[in-house]
Amino acid sequence: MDKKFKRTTVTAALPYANGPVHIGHLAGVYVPADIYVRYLRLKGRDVIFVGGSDEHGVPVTIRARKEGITVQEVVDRYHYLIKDSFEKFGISFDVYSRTTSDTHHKLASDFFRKLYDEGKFVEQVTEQFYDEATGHFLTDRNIRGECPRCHAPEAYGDQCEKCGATLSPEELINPYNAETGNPLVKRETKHWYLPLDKDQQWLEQWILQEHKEWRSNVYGQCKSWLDGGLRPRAVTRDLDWGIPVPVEGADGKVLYVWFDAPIGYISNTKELCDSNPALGSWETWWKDPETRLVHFIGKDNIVFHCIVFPAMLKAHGDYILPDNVPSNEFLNLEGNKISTSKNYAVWLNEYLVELPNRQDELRYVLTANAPETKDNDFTWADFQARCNNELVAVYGNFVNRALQLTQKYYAGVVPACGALTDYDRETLAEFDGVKEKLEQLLEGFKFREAQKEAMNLARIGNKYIADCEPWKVIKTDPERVKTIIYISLQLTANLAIAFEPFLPFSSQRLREMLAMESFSWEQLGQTNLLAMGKQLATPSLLFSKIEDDIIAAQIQKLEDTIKANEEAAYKAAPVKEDVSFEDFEKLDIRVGLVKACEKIKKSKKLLKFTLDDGSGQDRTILSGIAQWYEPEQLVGKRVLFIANFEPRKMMGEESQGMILSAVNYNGDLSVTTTLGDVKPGSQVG
Ligand code: B3M
Ligand code: ZN
Repeated sequence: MDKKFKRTTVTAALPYANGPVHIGHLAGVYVPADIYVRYLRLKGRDVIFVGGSDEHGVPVTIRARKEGITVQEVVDRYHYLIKDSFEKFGISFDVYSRTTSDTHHKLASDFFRKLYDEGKFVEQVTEQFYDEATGHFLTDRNIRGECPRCHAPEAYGDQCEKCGATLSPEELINPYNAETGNPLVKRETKHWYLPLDKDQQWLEQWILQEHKEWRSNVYGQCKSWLDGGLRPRAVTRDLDWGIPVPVEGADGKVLYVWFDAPIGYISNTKELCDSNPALGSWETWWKDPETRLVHFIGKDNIVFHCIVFPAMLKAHGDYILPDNVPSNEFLNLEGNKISTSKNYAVWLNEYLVELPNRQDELRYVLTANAPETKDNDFTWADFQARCNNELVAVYGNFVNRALQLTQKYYAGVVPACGALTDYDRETLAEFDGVKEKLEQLLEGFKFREAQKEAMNLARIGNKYIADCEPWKVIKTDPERVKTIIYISLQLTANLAIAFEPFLPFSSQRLREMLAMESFSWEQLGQTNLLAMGKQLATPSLLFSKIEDDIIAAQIQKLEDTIKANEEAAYKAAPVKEDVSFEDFEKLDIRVGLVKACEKIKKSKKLLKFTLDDGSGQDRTILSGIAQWYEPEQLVGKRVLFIANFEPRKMMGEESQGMILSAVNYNGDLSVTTTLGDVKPGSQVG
């Protein structure tokens, strides 16, 4: 870290209190932020880790209406649930507060008022969509209508999910209120805008010239915003949930959630410092140029943290600006987008119940697959493989061997180190660079690589003990075994430190087993962390295998969700144009009895039916339903078929008609039949 900084304020995006948090949140923001903070603390740096729930904005109000409860009830429910999940995953916030707190309302309100008094806003009256029936102005996300590009009927006011077009509500054809379905009218309303166009120049200089070290995804997004030219942005909204605009004549208006939420970092710092005098004034953490400010966020928050919030801070005048904004890309789940509204996620509160005491396992896998440079995919199979092949088979196995052998041979007392062999020296030399390597990676926000390095140390240990085979050597050269175990134990002590930022729970257990009362980052790489003669505690396994049935159940759960969503989304196709009775009568639909049914060679789709159609002669019909039935299942069944369907040749066979099947919402076919035993050849009509 740069010498010019004395302390670090680390923030992690404030999750919306409109639902539980899931693995995407953890991987994208909270685990990396926590690794970083734990590392700084271990180094003895002055650091605070600030979090909290974002309890304003439209999403919480939508949730409230959906569930038929008040908005306050929604944010209460999810704030505590989220806070609890974070705690249980070891996300070590110094403060986790909420934007509905009094401290925050006052601070955000004062912030706005200062900018207002100093004429930093532009006032503008515009026409916005209004629902006369409910008496509400609508936000972009709450407006739906026909997409002007692809004509999908339910595009959002800001985007069409069908064709991906970015839209503004004005472009929608026949806009309506997404919740009530009411048609919308335009109405005039006054709002305050932050004139970002005036910030263009210094932002270009500050980001594009002075912060070339930011991650390329962050830098790139900023550059494209800046290249596109910044425009004024409204910082108020017509809503009844939020912080009232502290200006006369602004009834029914609140601060835009993206105006107040980042100020939440400051408010929460104030709450923290007010109750912890040792931390000094909250202002030191936000206004002293010797404080380094770092925001951990997801990629959809980049513009707000790199452009809008800095512009607000600059307009206010007293604040420092972020020194870095490490943002991750997105994590997908089994190849699909994680979605709160579709309930497609691994929810942390559920994981804690379904895979109890396995928080480090999830932290490990999410970091190993962290979407640092590109979107990444979480799969349960990979989760299992990494847990079993890396945590259990390498790290856990090594530690367990070293500790169990110490118990067995020396009653848990660290033995004396004897003369070193070349291999010992080589192994010890591997410790040397680890501290610097890890530091470089952690300070460059390369957590994935850093964790790999820590794991590499475990691999070295695992290989060392396997190569040295102390369980064999004990029979021939017991003195030598003391050295092997001594070195192995020093390695485990190093692992307990190296893994602390990543896997805090198992690291703590390991330190307990090693009876390490105090430890610090500076000790990393030392080969005498556990003194000869030290009594260790009784060891237990650090990690245990994850069995197949646990994984299968999780995969099934996701598949069930997809199925439920598909079913819920299914709408029967619109009814076709009317047909006359005469037209209907042209179709000769009959009942046929399946005498034989077989697969057709070279075709995955077709089944060949031999029907008794009542004519006394067999009728052959080919039908593309092989994917859904074993031929034997259909023999003896009565099916409906079109007897006068033009004969066609398929795969060298003539098909004399068509068997009728229903097409399920997901494309599955289901053959139609009669309820009673009707004679073959009977007509349907
Ligand atoms: N609540 C958006 C989100 O959860 C928002 C972040 C606020 S950070 C100040 O993605
Ligand atoms: Zn579209």
